[in-house]
Amino acid sequence: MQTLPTPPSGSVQIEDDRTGLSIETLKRAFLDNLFYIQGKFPALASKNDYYMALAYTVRDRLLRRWLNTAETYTNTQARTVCYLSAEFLMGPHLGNNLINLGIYDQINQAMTELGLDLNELLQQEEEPGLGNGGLGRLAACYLDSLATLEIPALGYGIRYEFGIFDQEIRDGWQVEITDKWLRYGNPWEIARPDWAVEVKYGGHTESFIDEHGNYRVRWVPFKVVKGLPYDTPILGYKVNTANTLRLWSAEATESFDFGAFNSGDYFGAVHQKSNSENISKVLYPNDEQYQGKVLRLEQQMFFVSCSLQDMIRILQMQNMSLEKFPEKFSVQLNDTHPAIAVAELMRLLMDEHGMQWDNAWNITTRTFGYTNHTLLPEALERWPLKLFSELLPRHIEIIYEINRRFLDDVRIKFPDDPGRLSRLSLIDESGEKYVRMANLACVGSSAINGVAALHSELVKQTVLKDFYDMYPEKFTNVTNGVTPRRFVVLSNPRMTSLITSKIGDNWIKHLDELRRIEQFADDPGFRYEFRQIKQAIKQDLANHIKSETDVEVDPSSLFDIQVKRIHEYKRQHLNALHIIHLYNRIKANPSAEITPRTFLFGGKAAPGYYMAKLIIKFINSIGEVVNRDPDVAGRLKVVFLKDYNVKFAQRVYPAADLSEQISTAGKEASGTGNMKFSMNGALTIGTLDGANVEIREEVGAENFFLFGLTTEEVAAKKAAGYRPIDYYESNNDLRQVIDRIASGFFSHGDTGLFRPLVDNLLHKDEYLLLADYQSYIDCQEQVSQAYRNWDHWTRMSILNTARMGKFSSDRSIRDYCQNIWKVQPVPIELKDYTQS
Ligand code: Z57
Repeated sequence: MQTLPTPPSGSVQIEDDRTGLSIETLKRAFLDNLFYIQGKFPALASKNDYYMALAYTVRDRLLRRWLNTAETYTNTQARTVCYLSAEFLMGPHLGNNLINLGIYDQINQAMTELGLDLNELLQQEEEPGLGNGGLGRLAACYLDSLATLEIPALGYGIRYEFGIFDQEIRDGWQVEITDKWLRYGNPWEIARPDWAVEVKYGGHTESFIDEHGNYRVRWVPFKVVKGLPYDTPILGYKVNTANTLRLWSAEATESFDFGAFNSGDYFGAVHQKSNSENISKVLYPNDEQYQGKVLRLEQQMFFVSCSLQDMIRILQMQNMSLEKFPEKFSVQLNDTHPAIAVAELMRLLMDEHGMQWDNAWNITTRTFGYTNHTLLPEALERWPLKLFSELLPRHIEIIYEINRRFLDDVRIKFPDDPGRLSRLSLIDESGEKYVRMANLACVGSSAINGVAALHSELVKQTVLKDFYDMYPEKFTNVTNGVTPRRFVVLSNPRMTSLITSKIGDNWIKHLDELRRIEQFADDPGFRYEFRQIKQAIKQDLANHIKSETDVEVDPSSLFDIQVKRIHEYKRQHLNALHIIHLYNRIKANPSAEITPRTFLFGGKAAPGYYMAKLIIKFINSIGEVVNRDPDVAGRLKVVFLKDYNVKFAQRVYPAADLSEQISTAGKEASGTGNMKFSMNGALTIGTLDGANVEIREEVGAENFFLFGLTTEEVAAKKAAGYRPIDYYESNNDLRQVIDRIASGFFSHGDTGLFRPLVDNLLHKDEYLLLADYQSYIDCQEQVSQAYRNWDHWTRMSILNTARMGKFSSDRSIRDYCQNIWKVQPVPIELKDYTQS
């Protein structure tokens, strides 16, 4: 695709309908798409037909930018970031593309003139939920910022047929429903069958001497699977750059089908076909809980191999030598899920392209960067050696050789230190043998980063300490960020207009400029408007809650919100203990002065995570009692909203007064929801964990509700032999809370239902809820007092929004570009194909 052909003359009208932005053109284009793509006339069209017609109308307006971008990158051989991630939690595309194209208002008017409601059409989109939580959503924010900053970039991942399950709540328990997101078609993607590649699995290797006398290896696989790329355009905000998200879908290879068909094994051939297609069938729904399943390793190998082969194809198409690989591409490993890329690039360079080890290793290590996202031991990927070797017989040989050479280097730097050697080894040989993916990622990368300042320090002191001793120069921090386009402009149009009316709209691309609204924090008029907006959004959410759950919540109560994956370390149950504490206070003294609060929860539990599912049931059970107790008289409401996803997140963040960020210190690598809340003017109650530390630094300690033990104090307490029961015994209030649960009060008298939870807290309490309990309760009391002075609360709220500039993902991406990727912007000039 060096030059695009000149369009035939007479196509001007058609091009105009596909690019034009006037209201009349948009309306005509919309009706045209409804007719020619959906095959419907208005009387028969469903809401979904209208959504699809609008989506195609918008996609048409992206295509010129997308093709111009690809053409420019090709012609300039631009240095490109490749972001390898097993998850991309994109959320709905339509609204975001309207914002980034700058045509939200025009489309809104065009739809209104056609008698349609844009908001309803936006709600119609089935979001691509190809991720679990923070890690997948971070990848999506980074794609937005890369495009906005005009950085050449490709996102590479898997086109799961089923994304994260839909969550229903039945009798207070989570029920998982398959996410058939492709059911009605996906207007945002284009299949690229001509760029399909093959991926090998199993079998054995053979060595031979080639015609130059070099030792070479041939891999004879047991099966071969075809990877088909599907491309989605990722448009930057008010720029012409449209980068690509390239997701791979697995298919059977024809050659294999033919072999089986020819031998008369019809059933076997079809079976083989469906087997291959299983690889991209479903996203593993565990967040921070590693599961050593072969299919998961097959998935990782699948998208990594497809993506690296694709990079080599791009390089060769641009007539660049393989030696130039690390200059053309900077490849980021989003956690260890794609870490097999280190061995796979070695294999491709040596076995498929005839390169020698030293050269291939030099290229490989200059190519990769590795981002660590967690310190939790249960999240660290280790593949049983046997399973790994059977699936990837060539890669295990390469890993052994990397390891042999690496351990020689270690011996030179640290002589006579066998403990260090066994800790650094790519193979865990302490019992059953494992391949350690984090070790492979560290050895094979030139940069290693954590995702918040505290986390990056802890990475160096704990999980990757030995690697830090070995290669201190590789380690850096890049604090996470989130895109203000989706999480402020799109989610919170009212606050966006207010801010823009005061300081213009430059802040949307330069979030530091939000500081300019600080000067209005003491302006009574501005405060009033800021507060009115929050109130209106809370009313909207209250209406939504009423329609979803039939619970009535008071929009003037304090909206206290915790939305995130359910995990014991995130301590949703500490939040629940506080609710019970307030409830007990009211029961003991029905006229007690309690600041009215609405507690909102949302989040999915991994289907196999028993304790997380019990926490969901626990919250719902508390709600059942509290919401209908007349003594409470509407002062407390507890709502668990089902199926928390990106679409719902966009509704929730702007409606929050209080953001719950209450993980045990040292456990949450960064958190990103914390940033989205604060940008939308919520105050945070939080521990000194992850990015909370930096958020507090930015917004000011006086505008942040801090509680709990520090990371060091947590470690010290554990080292001293933590006994949660001591807290229970010495704290009357805490004891009453726990006893209420144990008595069956929230479980219709059943004392068994929550016993696992209670027993765990009293006798194990790995996440120190009881140690932090009193500090949390006291801090919540300060929150309640503060909320009574709405003028001061609103001031704090404005200052939170004003000081969140640092947490734009644009800043994160600039950090990556400067310190790790060494890549520069390549602005895209819009060519008008209609002027021929
Ligand atoms: C995931 O969502 C995160 C880390 C993981 O290792 C896996 Br697996 C999934 C999260 C962290 O828990 C958050 O603290 C962090 O903000 C997010 O990744 C993005 O870095």
